[in-house]
Amino acid sequence: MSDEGGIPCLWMRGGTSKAAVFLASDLPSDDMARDKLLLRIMGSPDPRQIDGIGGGDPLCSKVAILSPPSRADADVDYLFLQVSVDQPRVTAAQPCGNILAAVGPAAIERGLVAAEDRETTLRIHMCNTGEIAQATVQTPDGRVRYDGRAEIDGVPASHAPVQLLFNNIAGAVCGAMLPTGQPLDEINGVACTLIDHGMPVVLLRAADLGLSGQESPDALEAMDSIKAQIESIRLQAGPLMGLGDVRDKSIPKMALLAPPAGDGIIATRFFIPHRVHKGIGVLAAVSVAAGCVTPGSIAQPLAALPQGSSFQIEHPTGMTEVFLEREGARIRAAGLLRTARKLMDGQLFPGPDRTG
Ligand code: NQM
Repeated sequence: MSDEGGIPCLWMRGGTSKAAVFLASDLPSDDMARDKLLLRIMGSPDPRQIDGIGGGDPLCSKVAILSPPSRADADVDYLFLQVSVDQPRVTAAQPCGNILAAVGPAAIERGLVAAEDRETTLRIHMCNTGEIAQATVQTPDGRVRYDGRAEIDGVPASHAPVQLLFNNIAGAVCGAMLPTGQPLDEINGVACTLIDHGMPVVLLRAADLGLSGQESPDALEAMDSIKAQIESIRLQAGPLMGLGDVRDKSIPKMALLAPPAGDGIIATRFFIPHRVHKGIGVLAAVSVAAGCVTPGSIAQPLAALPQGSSFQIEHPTGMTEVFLEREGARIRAAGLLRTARKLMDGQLFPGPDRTG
């Protein structure tokens, strides 16, 4: 395949992130060649990604690759790739629930899935973890509708809702919800809960690091010694969670937790893992909610647990609501509301290869 004439791409917002969405058939089939091309497209490595379409932030340096379903119980395959901003690195090790919200609309736009009248529910095979997620997209008159009245914190104005549903995703990446077999571990003398309910996350008490948990992302990113402590814990947590050497991986994510400051159930600040999230990831929020209902975890005593199924997770730009459907101690399903929007449909012209 040649990129001289440009590469067909949808540039989409999914939740509070942005991604370049491609059909697999428009990219090289060899993973290494594909990743090199994606670095050129995003403009990485460069903190500003000035010669590419990336936004100089991991939340705007994401890729979704769609293809016809490889499983009978799915309507479309979705492979997520995180393109590092300032390193020549592309990883498929993590899933992404925010970009998942853009997959349904994009699959319909590209003719991979036929729209139904009113709304369309798609079964999306998340190739990174092998899980199936369900997304419901507004499709009045058989076309994707982007405008609407749903609001999510971190995105100005309102848009059409995209409902996401995850069934039985405990241990999606690590194989078990508590990969060390216990709800509490200690690394570098700091108590932590290593958990995977869709996203591998290390839960830490902000207070144990001398923080309030209300610091802004910019303030946290300026704290070199905190960042070094968190990275040291992360590098040790990776092998304990069965993730191997995580030096070059974007998982596990590191969550600083504190009692809620507002109407939510818990306050969060997320290192993802080297920049601080301006909000919270979708699957990361589900993993935090799961931590809050896990007896013996560091999250539970900090949480103001709700009576019902709605878990409002506080983050730097507001709250994300996670619905948990529980059966005894087991979480059967998790649901979230997102919105998504098509920002651009066109041809991409990658810059020169600078990685050698
Ligand atoms: O946790 C950022 C995001 C994400 C991931 C990150 C996400 C999720 O907000 O499902 O959505 O943690 O890298 O896009």
